[in-house]
Amino acid sequence: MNDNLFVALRNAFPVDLDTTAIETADGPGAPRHYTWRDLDRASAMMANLLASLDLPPASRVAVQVDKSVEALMLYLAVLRSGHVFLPLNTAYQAGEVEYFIGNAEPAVFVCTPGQFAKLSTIAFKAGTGHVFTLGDTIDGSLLERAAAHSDQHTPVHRHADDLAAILYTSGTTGRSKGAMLSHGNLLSNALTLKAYWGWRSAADGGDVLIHALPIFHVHGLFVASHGALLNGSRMIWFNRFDAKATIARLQDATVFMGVPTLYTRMLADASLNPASAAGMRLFISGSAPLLKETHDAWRERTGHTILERYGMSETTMITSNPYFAAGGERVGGTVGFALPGIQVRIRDEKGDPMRAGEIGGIEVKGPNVFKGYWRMPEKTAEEFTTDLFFKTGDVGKIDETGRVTIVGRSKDLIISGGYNVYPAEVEGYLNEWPGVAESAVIGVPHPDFGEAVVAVLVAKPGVSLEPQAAVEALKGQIANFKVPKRVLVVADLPRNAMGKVQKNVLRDTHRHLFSR
Ligand code: MCA
Ligand code: AMP
Repeated sequence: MNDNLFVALRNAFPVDLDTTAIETADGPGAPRHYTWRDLDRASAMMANLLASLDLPPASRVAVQVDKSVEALMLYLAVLRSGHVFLPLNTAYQAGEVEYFIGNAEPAVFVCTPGQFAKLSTIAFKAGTGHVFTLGDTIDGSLLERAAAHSDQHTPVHRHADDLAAILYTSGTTGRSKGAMLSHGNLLSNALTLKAYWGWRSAADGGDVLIHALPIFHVHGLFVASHGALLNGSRMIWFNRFDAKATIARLQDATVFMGVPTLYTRMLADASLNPASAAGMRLFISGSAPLLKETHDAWRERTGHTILERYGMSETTMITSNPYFAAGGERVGGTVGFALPGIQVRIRDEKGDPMRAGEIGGIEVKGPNVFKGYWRMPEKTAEEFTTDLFFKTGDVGKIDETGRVTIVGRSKDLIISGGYNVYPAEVEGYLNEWPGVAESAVIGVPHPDFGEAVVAVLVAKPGVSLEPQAAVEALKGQIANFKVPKRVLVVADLPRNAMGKVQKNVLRDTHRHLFSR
């Protein structure tokens, strides 16, 4: 049996391949209609192009391109060719991309035409044999080269344990780690969510998904795309999220998935009302905590109760509020129950079990849990318990009914608009800035991004620091979403008796910085 994830997705395509699979809502020539046959043929041509390169099996294909349907086709092509997809956030700067390429050693790199000159030099220097381009106007060498290949392709044989993708997730100390996800990890999670969220078959009226998230992370690439593909459901495809435009299309759809910022932005738009969302079946939120106030405001404005779920790059989805009434209520401020087949437990710092309602570290085990960090066996071992539960770094509790609530994180992590920012990384850059004696990077509440990155700097004696200059310098070095939205200069950082910076004190002092 071929466990290649692509086979399962392809088997779910509707019988009539000439119906619309994806309808673009923005971008060149929108609305463009891509049929299921288009997805099949184009991904076959790209897979044949990859096959023509004679790559070693399971080569990494690193991709940093703007969102487009063609980029999704490339993902499908990498799956069916048996290679390993490695998506990169388009916000990453050249220095960051250099690290990922050096670490993952991809055989193929695909970037935007505009970045080719800069990034191909980096890739070739690191030993990457092939660099293609893919633009957001259906242009670039990838499509040109693929056009010369056959549109027939047999998916390469893969076992469930073989790697399908590597997703880089930053470490609390040191550089990013590549989470290795297998075909089996991804398929098991997609099948579980298909049943748990009640995806409707065509006979049952079918579902239509509004896809408005980036496709370089678990949420947009796996949870959303796999959900629709594995159900043979049409997608309304936004390359960029726009609140008003999304609200205008709710009437044509049944399912929407977003990070909390997408919901707060839609709530801020007057066109959102019960009529605009009347035909919708399900709104799902995740990737960052959804405030109770957003949950309640959404119900008041639209009559729909958002279903919040919880996951990680290393595990894909772990818990979810119920979809079916028989599973109980969707409770705001909680992330629901362990998904079927997945074990979730709470442990204290010594690894001892906690009772219902007690707060501790969240640990998880199941077919969804990744195979380890790319070329970091020690790091991988550190993150697993002796009985092979993965330590998420999230802090929470489970009540007597099994409902999970996340109350914080033991990892020093900021989630801004659904993107993860590791303070240690930003502090590393700030500490290099001339005149900085030390820095502390914290997340504080922000009305749009949920949390915003704030830097607190201490100047070297006799130096007068110019906060804005530090921001400008960072902008060329690290992805924009990591750049502090505010830089504060203080005389001293608060410390505990051990001399450790008390970030909780800083967070508390500055919690109203962005109050409405
Ligand atoms: C953009 N900016 C940001 C962010 N996004 N700053 C902080 N945090 C962000 N998330 C910067 C821009 O570079 C710009 O900076 C300024 O903020 C304003 O940009 P704006 O035009 O408002 O931003 P946008 O282009 O509208 O993007 C906002 C967004 C986007 C749509 C919320 O961030 C987004 O798509 N987020 C979703 C991320 C996601 O999919 N996460 C899933 C991770 P300047 O003005 O300086 O140029 S998967 C995951 O976490 C797990 C596993 C899970 O459970 O799902
Ligand atoms: P990532 O590294 O992008 O995989 O982000 C995973 C992290 O996002 C988790 O460890 C959580 O801290 C956070 N996260 C995801 N979903 C939720 C949620 N619904 N509520 C709170 N935090 C979440």
